[in-house]
Amino acid sequence: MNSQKFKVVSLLSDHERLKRESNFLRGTIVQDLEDKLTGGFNGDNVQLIRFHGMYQQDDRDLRAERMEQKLEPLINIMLRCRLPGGIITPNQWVGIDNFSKQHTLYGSIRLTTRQTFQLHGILKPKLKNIHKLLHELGLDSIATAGDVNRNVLCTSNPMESELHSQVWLCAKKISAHLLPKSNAYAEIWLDGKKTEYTEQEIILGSTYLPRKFKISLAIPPQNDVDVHANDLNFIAINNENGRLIGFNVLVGGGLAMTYGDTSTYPRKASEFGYIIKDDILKIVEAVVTVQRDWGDRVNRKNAKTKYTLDRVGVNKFKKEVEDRSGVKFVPIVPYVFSERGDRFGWIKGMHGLWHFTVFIENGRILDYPDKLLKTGLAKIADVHKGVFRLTANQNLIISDVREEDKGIIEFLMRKYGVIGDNITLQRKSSMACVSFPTCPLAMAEAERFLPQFVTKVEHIMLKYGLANDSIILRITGCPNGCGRAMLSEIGLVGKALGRYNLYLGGDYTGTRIPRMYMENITEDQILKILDDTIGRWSRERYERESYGDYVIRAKIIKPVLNSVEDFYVSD
Ligand code: SRM
Ligand code: SF4
Repeated sequence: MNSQKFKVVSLLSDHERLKRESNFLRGTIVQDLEDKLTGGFNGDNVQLIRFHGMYQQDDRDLRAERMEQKLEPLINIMLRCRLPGGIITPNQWVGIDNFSKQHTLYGSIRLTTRQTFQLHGILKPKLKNIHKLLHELGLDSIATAGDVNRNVLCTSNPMESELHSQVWLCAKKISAHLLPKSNAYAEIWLDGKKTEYTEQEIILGSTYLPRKFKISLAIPPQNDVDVHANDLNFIAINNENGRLIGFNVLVGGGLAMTYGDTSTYPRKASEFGYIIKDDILKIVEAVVTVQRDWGDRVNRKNAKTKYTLDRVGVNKFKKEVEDRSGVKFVPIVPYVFSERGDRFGWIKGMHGLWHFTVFIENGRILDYPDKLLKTGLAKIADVHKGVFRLTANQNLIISDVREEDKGIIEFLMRKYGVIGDNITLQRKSSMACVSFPTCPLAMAEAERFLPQFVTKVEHIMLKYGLANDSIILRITGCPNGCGRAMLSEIGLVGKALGRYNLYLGGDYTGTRIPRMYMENITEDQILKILDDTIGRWSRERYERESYGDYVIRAKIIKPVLNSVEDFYVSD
């Protein structure tokens, strides 16, 4: 009996041990902060700091050079803020901007695909400073990484602001409800009072979740948050007066896969049914705890909700959620997604307020030789009386601008080159993950490759008279899929330096997973395929038919209907 018990325990992944032994996420982080011999953290702490919103990294461009000089890699920390629904005040922006300028190796702010920002290149001695600053600004980085619920996404659509503010409040509530209750963050980073083993993680459990967990709230017709990339999704349904009445619930989306392991695959979320808005937290808690209890804690590759659903069956999972929440799903209320990206430029919303969406290529906010993007945004923050909204497409909305303040905002945007007039629709529909030099998992370039690659795709579009069209194009540096290529019409997934797998056949609105068209090919090979297929699309497409739908109809690629069954079936 005992030996059997021992066997079961030892099968669990090492992450389970380290969470269990972490004393509610404390580990020995405090001691490591005092360790001046290394710029990094040791042992389990490298994983544990993730639960506090940080990743240990080094600059991969400098690795070889430093090795030659017999130096430790230039270890530094990337911090990811928690920002449910992506809303940040000008005062908060100014604080973050100053810190990034003064205390990070790269001096940039990076907007992410999950509506928040990352600061790359913080050295260990400055870590407490950033956490204290975030705290003073009313922000934190708790649970933006690790086996917990991550930053909660919410459609960043200022047009329907009445509905938006109701849905955004739900996003905020969910984020707060699912935070770890451990006092470790305050204790370690804010010199908070120590607690003696009194904590209880009632929802997350003492070993937290089996794997990361992601939630989105979408307001149709916008699918800007890419619901099918998330474990749990709420699609807002409103009444005829535009008031929020409830949500359709979708469970089990996720995009990552591992090369050579067909037990991993990108998967769309399954529709569970409709609930009234007051039941949202009950459903959140039930889905999270079912995944907590049923998720695979042995094999981390199969630990996400999408695999739990496919292992136990959608109906069984759904029934358990109903039993635990006491809420019965009713049939899905019809909804349509017809939009995906952000609405650039000025838009007038409710209460006479204006919103300007700024295109930020790759989400990287930095001063460039031809435009002082970072300085310009800081100057705008100095005078802006509304808020900023970060979008899930790595862009930024200067939001809630009064009519009389439009002039100064526009003046500053023009002065510092924050507005670009000649940005094509194609560029605005293209996105890449961070990848090199900071991401330790990168196999190919993404963020640094995208701008010039898009220029070449723009030439193809122009050649075929498609300047007013666009294709959802996404690049990710490895199959983890942070740039959400697995929900694009053209997806490049990094295989090795200069080589990508090309995926085609996703749809414009992000409801179909693309399929691999060709493996391990170079930029030239990809451009040849795109020239051919985009040319055919321009000649043969039905009115308003998207590229993704065309390549399916023209039988250039077979659609992925059910990932678990046919994602790896070759065409
Ligand atoms: Fe991601 C790991 C960056 C959104 C799937 N992701 C990483 C790490 C932390 C690498 C690491 O583990 O050391 C990357 C840090 C790079 C760097 O230097 O900044 C990284 N992920 C990002 C960001 C910054 C990409 C971006 O360009 O914006 C996004 C930050 C989101 C945030 O603010 O919370 C980001 N990551 C995503 C998404 C898209 C989404 O959530 O909408 C996905 C695919 C959706 C999904 O989860 O299925 C995604 N990231 C992953 C995975 C694969 C997880 C899995 O299911 O296996 C990893 C690797 C892992 O967790 O083991 C990963
Ligand atoms: Fe890094 Fe891969 Fe994510 Fe890109 S997709 S940021 S390369 S983990």
